[in-house]
Amino acid sequence: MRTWTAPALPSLPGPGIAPRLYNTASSRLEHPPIEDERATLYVCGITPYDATHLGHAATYLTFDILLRAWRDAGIETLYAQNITDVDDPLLERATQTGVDWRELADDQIGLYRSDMHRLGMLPPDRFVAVTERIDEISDAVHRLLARGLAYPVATDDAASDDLYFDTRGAERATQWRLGDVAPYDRDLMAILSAERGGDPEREGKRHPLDPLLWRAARAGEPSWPSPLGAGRPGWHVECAVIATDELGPAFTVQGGGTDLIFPHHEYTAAHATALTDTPLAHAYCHVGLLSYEGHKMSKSRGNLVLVSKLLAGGADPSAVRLGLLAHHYRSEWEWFDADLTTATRRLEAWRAGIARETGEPANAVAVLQQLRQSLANDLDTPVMLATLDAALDQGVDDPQLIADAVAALLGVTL
Ligand code: 5CA
Ligand code: ZN
Repeated sequence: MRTWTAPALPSLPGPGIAPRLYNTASSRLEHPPIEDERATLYVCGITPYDATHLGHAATYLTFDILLRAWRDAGIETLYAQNITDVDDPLLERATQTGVDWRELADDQIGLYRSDMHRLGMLPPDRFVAVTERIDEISDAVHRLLARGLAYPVATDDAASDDLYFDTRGAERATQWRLGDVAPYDRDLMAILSAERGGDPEREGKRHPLDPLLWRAARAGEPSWPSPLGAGRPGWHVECAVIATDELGPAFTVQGGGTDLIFPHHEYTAAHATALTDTPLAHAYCHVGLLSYEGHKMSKSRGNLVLVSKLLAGGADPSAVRLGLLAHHYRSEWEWFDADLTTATRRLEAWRAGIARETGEPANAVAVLQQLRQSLANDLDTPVMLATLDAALDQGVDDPQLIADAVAALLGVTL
């Protein structure tokens, strides 16, 4: 898929620092291993309807900041992102609104692309829609069947069977264990599976948490021919195949919002391990969910603040970034409309401060060092913002260096 034009990334003097990150799978702060100065990142992309809300933007901004930190540390990056352009909620929305599902997806991908570009996000190097990889995914499910890790479940409304992943079989045959990624107990897993696209109650499964790998064609639903029987892929296997095809196994970081920890990232890891005999990623990083009007901002509830609306209303993209970066990526927080006003004031104060001539300006090289240290500490952007508030209030001895640092590390234009 076409992406968008990359923002300018000024290079900064002196060495940046590779960040340590909180790994959900180990519940610890870690330095993900980086070999040959190359880091690989997969971030779960949008399901293209109701794009792009501020929760999406918060997640993609977090990984944009991670890429900036790596690049500043002299690390080469390879970044892949998928688009879930065929999925139940997307199809339901298309049916409700009487729009062809492909048209809905195309429009929303276009909107996402323009929102990401306007927000100054680094584009993925590989931007892959699920519908571009149906054969590869079908082939992967075939290999899971051949390995005895997939099994059929009979359907009464399709010509062939649905195929499911065998959780217990995978635990016996591979190094993956249920709970490797998600630090949750089984009861919580069952609840989350039911809430997030799984079907723990479906009859005929070997284990309630076994996820769908291949959904046999139903009347009125899109499907593709396959040796598995006509159908379409399950959600987790899509990301397992796209991630490992684009980045190779055992890439550096798998990212997304905390709503993806279970079942999505757990089972993406399970499938990838079963397909490659190697764990999916070294670290699993998750962004706390953004709320609005008292609830998680979500398409299903409809409590959305759309990036395109904010920008159409005159919001400065740098202010939108600052509004999001004022909270640590792992915190769960609520967006209030006043947050944009606060962020816009901060941006104005910084723009005024950078030009201020004072008797005792802050030392820009020291400010850059502080920014890098906070960034390396699990992407601590609120501390970076506080450092810049103080420095720009005081005035700085090298305005160009600070403008470059703010552009390169935070994507904010002064
Ligand atoms: N297509 C799947 C991933 S393969 C998906 O979850 N799509 S999505 O459109 O629902 O979400 C896109 C990304 O935004 C995901 O990483 C998701 O975890 C994140 N996200 C969704 N809602 C929020 C929110 N309220 N706050 C923060 N991140 C969110
Ligand atoms: Zn995904």
